[in-house]
Formats: sequence, structure tokens, C-alpha cells
Amino acid sequence: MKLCRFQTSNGEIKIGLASNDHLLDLKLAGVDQMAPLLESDDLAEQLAQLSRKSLPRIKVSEIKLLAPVERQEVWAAGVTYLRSKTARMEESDFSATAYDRVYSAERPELFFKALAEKVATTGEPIGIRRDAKWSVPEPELALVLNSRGRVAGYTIGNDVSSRDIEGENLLYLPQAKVYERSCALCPWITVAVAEDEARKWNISIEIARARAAVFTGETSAGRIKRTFTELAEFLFRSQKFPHGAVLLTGTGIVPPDDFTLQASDVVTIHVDNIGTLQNPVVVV
Ligand code: DO4
Ligand code: MG
Repeated sequence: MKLCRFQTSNGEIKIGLASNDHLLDLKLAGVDQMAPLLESDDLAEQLAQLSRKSLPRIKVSEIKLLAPVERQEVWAAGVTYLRSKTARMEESDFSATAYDRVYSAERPELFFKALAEKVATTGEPIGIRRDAKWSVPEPELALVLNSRGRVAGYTIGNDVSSRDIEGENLLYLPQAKVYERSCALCPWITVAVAEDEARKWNISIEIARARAAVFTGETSAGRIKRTFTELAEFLFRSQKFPHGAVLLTGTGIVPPDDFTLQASDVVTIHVDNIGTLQNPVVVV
């Protein structure tokens, strides 16, 4: 079951439930926000009931899909795959020990990524910094957490990053990670899936330049070292998210060290059972 936020031609923002190749417009059923729905302990049953109602059916081609966040902050976990740890240690002598340690430490690396209003969704540009020389996409499974820190659903995130800035000094991490258009989320949230099932999903990426693939890669969410509940529990320690939060779970796909994103590249990320997040690249 998949939920989304969408905008109609008259500018109204609504919540949709995917039904075959259509959307059910949940407004007439009294659902006009995503976050309260995600609070339900029995979301699957609630959505099954909604799908049996006679609600307006809308063609996806007739609406604009929006980023699946209202007031949720977006956070990200780092160095959760062995591939990510190795890549970071190679990128920086200076910070190698920190990456090595955090991979096996009890406490994960968690960092703030974006406010809801700054998140790009599919079709919208993602940014590479004009003062960076080495920029990469980071395709990540994203946990959609409700206000109690429960995993209510999953979406796809792109934690676009400047590896040269991050590698120069760990204290530059916020500048390498948090800037204009550095965060994209897929419009679809897949709900009512247990962690064991979600860990079987493949994550793949293609980066195209002048319509030809210049990098492809894939991994499985099952390679994430930590459990989703563990990551969520650390995020919610001594911290409240009354509107819920989205937590990117880290990247397991790293392009070769001589690769950097360029303006007009197109990054396409696919995750099984969620969908596709595709964004052109602009310099910001
Ligand atoms: O500190 C580096 C961040 C690592 C990261 O974003 C990732 O592993 O996905
Ligand atoms: Mg990342």
C-alpha cells in the first residue's frame, strides 16, 4: 500500500492512496494530512477500509506529486554499510579513524539533513555546490517515522553530498551535507511492511549524462549494519518530533573516486516496492 501527497490543477494539496494505476483522493474520507494517518497503530486496516469507500479516482498523470513531508524534519544516518565506511576512510586520512570507529560503535552517526519545505521530489532538480569539486548522490532507503518513533512507512532518499568538503575536515560535514537542494525524497510512502520484509528490497541507481549511463550500482537494504528500530530509537533519544521525522538509513552505493556529478546529469534511484526517484542536477 502506498500513500502520497499531491497537488491538483487548482493548487489544492491532498493525500492519495495508490490503487492500481489511479489514486484514491482521501479528502472526502476526512483525510487531508499525511502525518495524522501515520500515527495509526493499524494503518493497513485503516487504509483497507478507506480503499473500500467510494472515493474520487484520479489519474496520476493529471496531478503533481509532492515530496511526502509536511512538517517532518529529515535526518540521515551515516556509515551504516561497510561500503560507506571503506569509501570515507579512503577519502580522508584525517578522519579515517572516526569513520572506522563509528561503524562499530554502539551509537550511530545521525545528522540533520533538511527541513520539509527544502526537500525536492521526483522531477525536481537536486543541487551540487559550486564550491565543491567532488559531488555524489547517495541513494538511501528512508524510514518514515511517526511522532512515537515507529516506522510507519518507507520512501527513497537521496543524500546528495560533497565528498571533497567532507573529506577535508569532519567538522565541515554540515556544509558537505546540508545546502540548497541537497535532499530529495520519492513522493511515494510504502506502508505496513515489516522490517524483515523491507530488508529484502534492492536499491539501485543510474546516473545518466547526455542520456548515456555513466554509473550504475546496486545494493540491498539487508546490508545495513543496524536495525531500523535501533536507528529510530537513537534519533528519538532526548529529542521530540511532534510531526514525525524521516530518517535516511545511509548509502551502500558509492561511485568510483574519479566520478563527480555534473550539471544536467540525471540521477535515477529505484527501490523495490516503493518506486523511482529521478532528478536532474543543477549547480547551486
Ligand atoms: O559522515 C559521513 C556521512 C556518511 C553518509 O551519509 C552515508 O553513509 O550515507
Ligand atoms: Mg548518506
